[in-house]
Amino acid sequence: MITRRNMMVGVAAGGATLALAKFSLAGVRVDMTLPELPYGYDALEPHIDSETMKIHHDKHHAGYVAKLNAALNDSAPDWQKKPIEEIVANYKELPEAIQTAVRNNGGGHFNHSLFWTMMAPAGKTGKPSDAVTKAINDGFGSMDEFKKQFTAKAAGQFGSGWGWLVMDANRKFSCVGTANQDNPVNNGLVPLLGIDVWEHAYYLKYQNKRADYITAWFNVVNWNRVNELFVSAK
Ligand code: MN3
Repeated sequence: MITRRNMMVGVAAGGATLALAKFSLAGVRVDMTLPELPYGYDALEPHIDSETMKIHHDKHHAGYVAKLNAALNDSAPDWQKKPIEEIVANYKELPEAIQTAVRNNGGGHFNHSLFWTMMAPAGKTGKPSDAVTKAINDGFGSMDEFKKQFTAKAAGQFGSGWGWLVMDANRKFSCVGTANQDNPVNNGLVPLLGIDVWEHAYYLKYQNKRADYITAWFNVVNWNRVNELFVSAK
């Protein structure tokens, strides 16, 4: 079982390829199957409810994996051997007929594989390392200001999408939003922390109150994982 892969992410700007950043998904299974949750469905209660976790993982994430495999099976079966982050970053090289399916479902598989590891039960969330704290202070001024900007991106994402803390090739932090199942790697950025703001991620418990979900979600942020991603992206 391959549990770790590295990749080079290039961002094209002005005709030149700039800002190469190596991104390692330490500890994330990157094959084409549904990864198990690293904790029980109820482990994130009361912030994220058990029923939401079960449907989200067993139905939504499983659906992305199945549809991604179906798309690649037909037109590009050799791509099923590639790590998911490589598929997501390079989907435009695929036959046009399956690009949208791979973008959406490959992105869904990638984002959710990350997402589960970016949350942890009480007592296992850790805290930002000194290096991550410094990068947050350099990027935003303070932890409170980071949370404010992250929340603004996540709450303000129109329709379905994600809010992210990302790092650029100069290791500078910022917050971005992505629509649908797009991921910051498509823009040469390393995702360090991401929140799913599709309604399926919160509607059962929070209904239309996305901001309340985001506030509660900060209680389950796995800072150990953020620290790990920060170190592994070199
Ligand atoms: Mn989701």
